[in-house]
Amino acid sequence: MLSKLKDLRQKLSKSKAGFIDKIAEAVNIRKIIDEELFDEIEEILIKNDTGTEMAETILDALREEIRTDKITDPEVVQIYLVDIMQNILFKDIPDENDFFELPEDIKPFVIVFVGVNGTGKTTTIGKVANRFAQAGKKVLIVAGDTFRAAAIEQVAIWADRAGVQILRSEPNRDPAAVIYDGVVSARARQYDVVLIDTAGRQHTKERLMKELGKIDRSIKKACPEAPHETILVVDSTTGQNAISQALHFNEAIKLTGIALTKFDGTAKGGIIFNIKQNLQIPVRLLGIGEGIDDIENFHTVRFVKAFFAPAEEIEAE
Ligand SMILES: Nc1nc2c(ncn2[C@@H]2O[C@H](COP(=O)(O)OP(=O)(O)OP(=O)(O)O)[C@@H](O)[C@H]2O)c(=O)[nH]1
Ligand SMILES: [Mg+2]
Repeated sequence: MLSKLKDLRQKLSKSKAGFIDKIAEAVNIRKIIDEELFDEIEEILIKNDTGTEMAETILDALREEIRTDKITDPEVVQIYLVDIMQNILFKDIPDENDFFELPEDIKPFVIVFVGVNGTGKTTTIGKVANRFAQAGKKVLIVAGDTFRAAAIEQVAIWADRAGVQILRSEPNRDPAAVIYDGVVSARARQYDVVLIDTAGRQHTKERLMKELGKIDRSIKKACPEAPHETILVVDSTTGQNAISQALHFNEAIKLTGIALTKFDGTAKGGIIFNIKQNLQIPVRLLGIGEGIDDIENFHTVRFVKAFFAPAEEIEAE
């Protein structure tokens, strides 16, 4: 189930305004193509969290193509730039399978959500549970964030909203033990999918990172092939720090994908390019609001279209 392209465009509008529209402005006020224009574009890219390395890659390609094609009209620069950026996003994309389509032969399909504090793990689990429940799947949420009683309550509210089962424990029980119980019980009761919530943890805290290894082992003890997906939930407004979070978490527990949350609230869509350049981990989910339906299966073609396509094209959809 995908929202209409127009709706997605709407949700991305803040990010688009701070990024693509800024470039259009910079280009439109200029009569000639000069170094100042290139510098300004580079600055916009960096401000948008593409990372300096990615901004340089983009600018080098832009200069080269403008020179080769002998372009003199600044307005054409934007067309070239968008083309270069699209190509970067399209580079080496694997076959993007829909996050919400579960393989028939794996049951239960175990998904763990990890990330630093407050990135949107619990909210994302609520939204994902709802999607699976709507598709008729039998879903179990495991409240693996046992540090705070409030965290257990919060995820229980989401389970309720989504109309799915939850395995909750007394606060302060060992999360690895609770999660083990959850997976064992999901196997015994033939659940289709298990969504595991974990406590937020700073990627620089070694002890907490080690705990992820323990969680991973306890899942494997209950189901040797699991977890089938390990999703790092990243707040898209955190900028460059997202990369270091991903690298640290990936060392502690092998990540299979990223959920990029709060994309509706960021004016810095460049983080997508930064991730593409610096990580071999695909973005799988896009959080675009606080509501239960505000989640998208990340699909590059759709994203690029919603982000870059001219208004007429979006209207025509
Ligand atoms: N605008 C917006 N807000 C979001 C999105 N996802 C989560 N939030 C908000 O972010 C805040 C934190 O969300 P949680 O789901 O509690 O985050 P968490 O990672 O579980 O937090 P901890 O368990 O404390 O580490 C809440 O206010 C959510 O409503 C999103 O895609 N868009
Ligand atoms: Mg939480």
